Amino acid sequence: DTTVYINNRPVVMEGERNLLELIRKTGIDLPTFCYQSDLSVYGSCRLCLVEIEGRGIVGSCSTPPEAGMRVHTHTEEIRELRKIAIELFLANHDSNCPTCLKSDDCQLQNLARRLGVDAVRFQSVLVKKPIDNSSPAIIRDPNKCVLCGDCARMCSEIQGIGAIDFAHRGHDAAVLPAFGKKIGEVECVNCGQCTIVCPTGSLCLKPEMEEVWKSLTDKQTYTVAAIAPAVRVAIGEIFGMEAGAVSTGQMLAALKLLGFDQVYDVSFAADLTTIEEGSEFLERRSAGVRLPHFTSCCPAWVKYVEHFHPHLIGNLSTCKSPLQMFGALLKDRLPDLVQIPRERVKVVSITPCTAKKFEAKRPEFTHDGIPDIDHVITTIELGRMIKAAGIQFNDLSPESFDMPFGFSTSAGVIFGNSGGVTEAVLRFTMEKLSNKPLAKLDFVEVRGESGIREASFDIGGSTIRFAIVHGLKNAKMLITKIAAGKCAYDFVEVMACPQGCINGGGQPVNHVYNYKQLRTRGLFTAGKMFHLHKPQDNIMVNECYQQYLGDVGGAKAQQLLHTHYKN
Ligand code: HC0
Ligand code: SF4
Repeated sequence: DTTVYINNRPVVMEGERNLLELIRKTGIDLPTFCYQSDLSVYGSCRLCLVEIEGRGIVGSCSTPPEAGMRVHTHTEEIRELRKIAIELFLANHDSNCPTCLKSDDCQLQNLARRLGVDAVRFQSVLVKKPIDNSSPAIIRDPNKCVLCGDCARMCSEIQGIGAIDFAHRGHDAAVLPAFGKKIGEVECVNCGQCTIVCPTGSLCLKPEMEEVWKSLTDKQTYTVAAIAPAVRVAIGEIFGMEAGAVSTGQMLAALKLLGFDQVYDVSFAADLTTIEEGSEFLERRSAGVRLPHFTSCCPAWVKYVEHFHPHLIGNLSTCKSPLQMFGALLKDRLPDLVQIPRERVKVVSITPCTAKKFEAKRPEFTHDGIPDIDHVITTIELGRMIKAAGIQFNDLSPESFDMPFGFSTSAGVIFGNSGGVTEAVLRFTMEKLSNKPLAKLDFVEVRGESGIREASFDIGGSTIRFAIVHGLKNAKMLITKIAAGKCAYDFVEVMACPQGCINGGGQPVNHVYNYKQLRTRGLFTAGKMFHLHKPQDNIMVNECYQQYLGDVGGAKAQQLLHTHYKN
């Protein structure tokens, strides 16, 4: 028999790992802070309590379902226990809710409302601790922590880092960066994944909206937006659309209404990156040096290599990330094109990524005190700015990117999916090596959800071996296997965030179980709407080489588009 009775209704078990999953299948969303299906079970928040006849009250997340169990999800006692739990959290919580950065998506607020908590019966014992503002990407407010440990498990189980963890016991228990240091002083790579799972305002991305408003309202400043690929399939979620809805046109209309002078597509720079990086890879391959070639476009991955695998720095591509290529190119080229002095041109990048805030501040990308990218805001921040301006996103008529830097091929757009960089590089290198037009555009072999994927392609009598990784713990596993001689590759793509940039730390929090798949599919759909699909066919990128950059990998390209990370 495989039947469990939930609130007296029969439910068939189908391999669910715990009662919470089985109950969710029946359409009941039990409250929880600490249960995340991608992470290990911790069972601390005591909100997902259920009563099992003959056994009493248990945590459903840590109880496996058994045939014949009779389970009740909202008895009077359970409802009261849940309310008490929430009230205890609130008594220990800095409840400055209207001004909290997570106010629009706080699980503590949501649950307090959902569970009918209308008063807190316990006296506050909160002793305020200082806010940790030391990171360029995230803010940590210990006064809002509910000790669910989701951040610590995300950082160690998915990213393999452990930059934050539990410390102390009993009343003093806290989740802290290692050795009592600040978050900006430990090996945090700024990926922001902990801010996605944090149910309250204890971990938030660091906003930069005020600086952008200033630039937009200053008449002397020419402000351009550089929009990363993955923003277009998530910004709509902030305005009630389903995950993965492609809302490029409305986003561009909103940016124009906000006052941006030009709106450009980072996918243009991604096409440029593919040409530079694909050429660099082919050179390394024929010389047999610095292989495997590791991608370098994910700033969290680059920082991870610097901290934990410095011997691999030389294997990273010398290409700057598309965003940083774009910043350097725009700051160099735009003043001539629009006849405005360089110091009055401000580049604002709009990205799904919190680590891009760190990347833009790296000394490699600042010249004479002026950064190539002036400000970095995430999808979440763009959504807030659109709301603050009162712009009715859903009613906007779509607009287009501006030329020439808004022109891209689908190869540049799919960069935002895990495997997208590899697929773009394949479209470029396979055609170059075979010297004839590609027979097929889609390299479905490199797509998929698995955290470590591999694919080989035979070309001109030799085989090129690719690996695609997302999540830094997976990267660590792959590096260990390569070092042990258990596998060998020519080209390895690494993105820190699970499934790539579509799930970056600056994307809106989405509680729909398959939101990552929907965004991935959305980005492929967005690509299909383009006319051109190979980076080498991007006519605007080619014109840029002819009129201005010179040769691929040449002196000007080296100066603007490449860098060297040092240990
Ligand atoms: Fe990504 Fe990128 S694809 S890292 O996720 O390579 O942020 O979207 O902009 O730079 O293009 C982020 C997204 C980018 C860069 C591109 C790459
Ligand atoms: Fe860990 Fe990423 Fe959070 Fe830093 S930003 S603490 S690396 S999960």
